[in-house]
Amino acid sequence: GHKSCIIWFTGLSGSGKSTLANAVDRSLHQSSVQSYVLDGDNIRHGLNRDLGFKPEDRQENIRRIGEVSKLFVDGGSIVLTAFVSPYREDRQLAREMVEQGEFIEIYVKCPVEECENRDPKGLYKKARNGEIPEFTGISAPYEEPVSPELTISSDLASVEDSVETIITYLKEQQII
Ligand code: GGZ
Repeated sequence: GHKSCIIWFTGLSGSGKSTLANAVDRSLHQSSVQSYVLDGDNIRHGLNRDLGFKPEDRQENIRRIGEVSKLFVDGGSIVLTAFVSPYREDRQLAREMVEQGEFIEIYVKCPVEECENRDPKGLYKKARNGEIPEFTGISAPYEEPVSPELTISSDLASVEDSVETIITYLKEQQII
């Protein structure tokens, strides 16, 4: 068995949140742990397609993701969320939706210069050109977590090693 919880990845666009969340998800599945990834693909294109990137829209985005995640926790899953979630206050509100110990915040730390070099979707280029207003890290703030459960420096550690770090933490906390 396992305990259900929210593994909340936060970090800049292109920092590797989705990649890591999906890799941890696969690893959990291999151990027969019930888990599910929430990310832009299944949330911003569906439930939250009425929301943009203004601060109040991001706040509502995170609030709904917190509520949906709580439902997954009630259903017995480990839910992995991969959203920029740039505001400390919004992440704190999501944390308070579940019990102590059920919210694991993972800061996927990567210098904005590195994210901009990667630029897999060409969004940083557009942001620099002024085609995307309020782009996190360029023209909108990212508030670093103060005391995340884990920090993964994605410019230094491989995806494999990072998955190992996270799985080890889950075992230490007796979640899996
Ligand atoms: C930041 C933006 C923006 C702006 C579009 N700012 O690399 P991506 O493409 O897939 O990740 C980013 C994603 C951010 O959506 P989130 O729901 O994670 O954001 S938040 O938690 O702040 O609500 C990026 C893309 O959407 N994107 N415009 N202005 N990222």
